[in-house]
Order: sequence, then structure tokens, then C-alpha cells
Amino acid sequence: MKNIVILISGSGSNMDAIIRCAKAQNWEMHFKAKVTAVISNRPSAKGLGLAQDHGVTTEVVDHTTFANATNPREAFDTALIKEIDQHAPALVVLAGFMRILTPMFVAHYAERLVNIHPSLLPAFPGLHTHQRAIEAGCKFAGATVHRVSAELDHGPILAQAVVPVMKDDTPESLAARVLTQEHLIYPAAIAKLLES
Ligand code: NHR
Ligand code: GAR
Repeated sequence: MKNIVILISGSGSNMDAIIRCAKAQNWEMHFKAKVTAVISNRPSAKGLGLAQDHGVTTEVVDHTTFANATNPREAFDTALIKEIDQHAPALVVLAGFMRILTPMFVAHYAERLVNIHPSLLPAFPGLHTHQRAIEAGCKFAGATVHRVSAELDHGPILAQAVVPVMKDDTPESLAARVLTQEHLIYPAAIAKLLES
């Protein structure tokens, strides 16, 4: 079985879309693949309840509990790796996961780590992408599924979706339009990876 572990920080709508697609397309039969765990760095993440509703195991590795370590990011990533590796994953999927990962973590999952970012990379890596796209006067925005490399939001691109930016868009209205596309391209990009 190809185990899939999904990392979230918040609402988990991309995670929900992936689990729904996995069930609808019967990834277990077609790809011998299964979402075996959803892990959040925030105990309050809404997506944890959604995952449980799907019958998927959930775990929390709270990054705030490592604040006093000599190297908080390495300590958090080491704890996260320990949890993830219990599931011997073929794929680790970042879905609205909001902590930057250390090169150590990225190297540990080389070739097995993917992310969705709410911009048309290489434009607007990092945070506040929708606000930045509106401020720059972009006529189009979108989302990118990419392999994760040590440099933030710079790994090889696997899929993209484009949406128009409307005259009266706010970061919220643009984010909502982009998110509907994320829910289509992320499950499709993962299915394609599992196929090969
Ligand atoms: N890690 C690496 N090494 N490479 C990538 O491409 C990564 C990554 C970790 C997360 C997702 C990402 C995005 O798609 C992602 C890609 C969080 C931040 C951030 O600045 C930036 C990019 C992404 C996720 N996080 C703050 C931090 O200090 C915390 C912000 C918060 O908690 O709200 O880690 O955009
Ligand atoms: C999505 O738009 C995702 O692309 C973005 O956060 C949202 C999470 O929604 N990710 C980032 O901004 C990563 N820095 P979700 O939790 O409902 O999937």
C-alpha cells in the first residue's frame, strides 16, 4: 500500500477534496494508495474534525511547544518526522500547511513531498499572495502544485490553474476563487503521481 500523509494547519478544505477524490476514484484499488493520517501543527485546526469524519487518523504536533528548544524549527521538524514516519508514507502532502520546513525535513522526504501554493509560481512565493497579486495589478492569479525543495515555493511545478482577477476583488474574494480551483488540481496532480 502507498500511504499518503497530509499535513494541515487550518480549515483543511484541500485535504477534504483529496480524501473525497481518493474515495470517489477508489485510489485503494487503482493505485493501492490510501490517506492514512492527517497531521496538524495547530490543535485547533478545523480540518482535524473533517478528517475524523472521513475515518482518517489524526495527530497534532504543536509547533508552539518547541519554542524553548535550542533550535525550535529543527526540534519541531524532528518530532513531525517521527509522527509521519510511523505511517511509512509514499507521499507527504502539504495542504494549507503554514510552517516553513527545514532543509533537513525536505531532504528526508526528497521526491515524496508536494505542496499547493495559492499563486502562479514563480510569482509571489511566501505569504499574503492574494493581496500582493491585487496590489501588483495582476489580471490573472491562480494556484500551483509543486514538489517541495529546500528553497521556499521553488520546487518543480506539477500543475497550475489560472483564474481572472476581477476589478473589485478583495484578497478574500480572490482567495475563494483560487481555492475552488485548488480543490480540482490538487487531487488530480496527486493521482497522476500515484499512477507513475
Ligand atoms: N518548506 C519548504 N522548505 N519549502 C516549501 O516550498 C514549503 C515549505 C513549507 C511550507 C507551504 C507554503 C506556501 O505554499 C510550504 C512550502 C508557510 C510560510 C510561512 O512563512 C510560507 C510558505 C508556506 C507556508 N510560515 C510562517 C513561518 O514562520 C508562519 C506563518 C503562520 O504560522 O501563519 O513558518 O505558501
Ligand atoms: C489554500 O489556499 C492553500 O493554497 C493556502 O492556504 C489555503 C489553505 O486552505 N496555502 C498557503 O497559503 C500555504 N502558505 P485549506 O486549509 O482549506 O486547504
